[in-house]
Amino acid sequence: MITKFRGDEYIMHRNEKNPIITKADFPLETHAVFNCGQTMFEGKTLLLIAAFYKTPVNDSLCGIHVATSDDGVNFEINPEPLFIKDNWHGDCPGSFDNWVIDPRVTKIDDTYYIIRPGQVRGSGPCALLYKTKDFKTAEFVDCVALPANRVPCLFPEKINGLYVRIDRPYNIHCPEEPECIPDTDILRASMWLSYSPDLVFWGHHRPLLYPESVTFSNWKIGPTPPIKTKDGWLEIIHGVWKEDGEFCYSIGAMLLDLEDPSKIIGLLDRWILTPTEPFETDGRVANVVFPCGAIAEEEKDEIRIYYGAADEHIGLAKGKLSELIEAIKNCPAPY
Ligand code: BMA
Repeated sequence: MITKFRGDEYIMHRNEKNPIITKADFPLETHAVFNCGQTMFEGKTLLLIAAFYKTPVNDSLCGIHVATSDDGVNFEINPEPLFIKDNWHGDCPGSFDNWVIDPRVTKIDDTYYIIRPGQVRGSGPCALLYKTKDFKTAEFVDCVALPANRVPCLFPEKINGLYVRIDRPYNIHCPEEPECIPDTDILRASMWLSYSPDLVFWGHHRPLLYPESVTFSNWKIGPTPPIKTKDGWLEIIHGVWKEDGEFCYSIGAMLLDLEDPSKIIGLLDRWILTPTEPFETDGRVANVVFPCGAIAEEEKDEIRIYYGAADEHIGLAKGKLSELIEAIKNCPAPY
């Protein structure tokens, strides 16, 4: 078990009721609970929770369910999934798996856009974009990224006339290791920015951040939907440390320029949350705290992260937004 990052809490503090959601809270017999998309909707905290469960007709199925809460701690989970495997690929040949997890949600104007992975067997996941205004139904917009790319996260508004996204394609070799040839065992995964006039057609792709850019990641790094603050785009990230065949997933943060998000204003050189509690260190996949988003409220000076823990639970960590932003500003970007 990788323990090198353990230490006292830093900026983000766990809720005393953690884990606030577990497998047992699901309305179906569930054997895994993953990371959730998160947003405010009609004054409530809304989570999009992915779970693997058994049904009378399907031995193993995954779906994404809406859960809502008035107090941000006690959630009611809708037993009807908002997403299950669908036939977005039509009649095209190939094998498309059931991999309905890790949703990222961004509100743009009055519409909520959700991106989730669609697994293409043999090639890794591609990214599927949906939209909703009520979280009762979601309309498929398009497949917006080729495999292997499962995590595009949309900025909440256009910048200089274009939609922007931040994502993490896989099998990209790192410039620091030019001899590293991508293969199935080398998931050199970095973060990129892309731009689009309409959310469907994307281009002007540029790399932004590499796994080694932060101390707690040497394997993969990945994004969440950026949050607008007066100091810049707040970007909560995950980083994965790999050692002797084991992994440790931690959470970090950076700040991007409001006008030009390819400029990193600051990048925290350490984690803000790393697995320390038993529900984070033990489980279906051990040593995981993983974010698919965050909810920040400037007027309350608060940031909340609902994070997946060990692929069995959801935990809540809360911090002061101003403290997080000041800490990031004190860590200039490494390049
Ligand atoms: C990542 C995501 C997370 C998961 C983690 C560990 O790639 O799929 O949902 O928590 O792996 O399994």
